[in-house]
Amino acid sequence: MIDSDVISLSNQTAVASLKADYDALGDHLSRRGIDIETVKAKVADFGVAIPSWGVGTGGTRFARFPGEGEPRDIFDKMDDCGVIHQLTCATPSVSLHIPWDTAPAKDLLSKAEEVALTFDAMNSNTFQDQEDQTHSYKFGSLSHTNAATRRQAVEHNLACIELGQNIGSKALTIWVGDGSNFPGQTNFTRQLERYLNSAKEIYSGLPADWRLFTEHKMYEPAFYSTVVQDWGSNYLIATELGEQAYCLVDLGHHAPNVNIEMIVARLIQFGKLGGFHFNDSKYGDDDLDSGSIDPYRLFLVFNELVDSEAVSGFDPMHMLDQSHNVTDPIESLMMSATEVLRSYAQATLVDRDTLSKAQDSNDALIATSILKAAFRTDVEPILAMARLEKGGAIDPIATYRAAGYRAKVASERPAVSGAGGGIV
Ligand SMILES: [Mn+2]
Repeated sequence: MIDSDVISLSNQTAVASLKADYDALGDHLSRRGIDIETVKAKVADFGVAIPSWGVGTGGTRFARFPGEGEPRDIFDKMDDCGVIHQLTCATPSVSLHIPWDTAPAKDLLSKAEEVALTFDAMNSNTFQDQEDQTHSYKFGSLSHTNAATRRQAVEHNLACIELGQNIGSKALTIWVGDGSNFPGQTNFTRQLERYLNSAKEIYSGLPADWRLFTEHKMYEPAFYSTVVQDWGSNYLIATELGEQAYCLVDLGHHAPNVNIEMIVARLIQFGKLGGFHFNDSKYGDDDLDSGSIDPYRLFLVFNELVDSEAVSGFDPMHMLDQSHNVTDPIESLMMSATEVLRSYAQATLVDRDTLSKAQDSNDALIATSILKAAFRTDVEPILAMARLEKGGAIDPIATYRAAGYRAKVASERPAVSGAGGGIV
């Protein structure tokens, strides 16, 4: 973790400017009928989970270039996640990926207590083969043509639930690589039937206070068809499974230019939006940092979420899901968590009464101007003040660099080989 003196020293140099900026923004928002303290309280309550795999350096199909001081195991990963939360105060939980993060529950719990984190959704992995596994997932897992392979994949998901129950998790996220690479390779209907039957077996093992999330993705690793291709298939699956099943929306898992915010609205309207995997995309499932390419789209997604905050029982889970190839993963994740909170804060500024009137009177120009007015507002002083008051850093990146954390862990964690490549 970062020495609290480093955080205090870093904050000391920035606090006077922050207070001046915060007061000026407070005056500005007050003229728009918005109470800055209310917005700050909402921001302070908002959290986004860090995926354990996000703190390692990612890669592409071509290569992986490891960074210095990469985490060796789940305990190193949780140390890194703890630093991200310590400085941003925005990432209170970590999402485990099994079997990558398999460890005794008591050890996971004691580490979580040490670094002040809780456990978010459990993620199963039936998209690659493990050393000790009997049946290969080369041709699919939950939808495989071989019943014994499907059984093995179901059992793995049930084991994820069991470990999750022992560490306080309340959700299982299933993403499969199942699909096909050639027209005619699979029968679409029979493949989805097999998937549904397997998913029903997992669903029947779900504790009463748990949720099951299924995540759609239009391509990769299967390049002709995927069994959970789009939000429509995902909605059908969640509906077939039952009321504890919800759809997870990963922002990168759609065709270019798809209106993701409308998909979000549809899933909310019919009670099936379970949560998000945040990242950004230029061309496909690029796994770029949240808000780095199209911050307005992220804002528009949050506009739908804030618009539905009053819907009873609506409680989506939020997680970052990115791959960091050229940056320090800790820095990217801190920046991305901040971008997610920024979009949320901006979305709370939308004048919803006036927007509603503009929509009802078909005043397209005023309606879109209202969204732009919220998006244009620089809410950084609100985010920074919320961090400061929770004991975090006014400037998380500068504080992290001043602390020398990466160099310190690099001396303790041996360098890993870049050979092998591929996304991790
Ligand atoms: Mn994802």
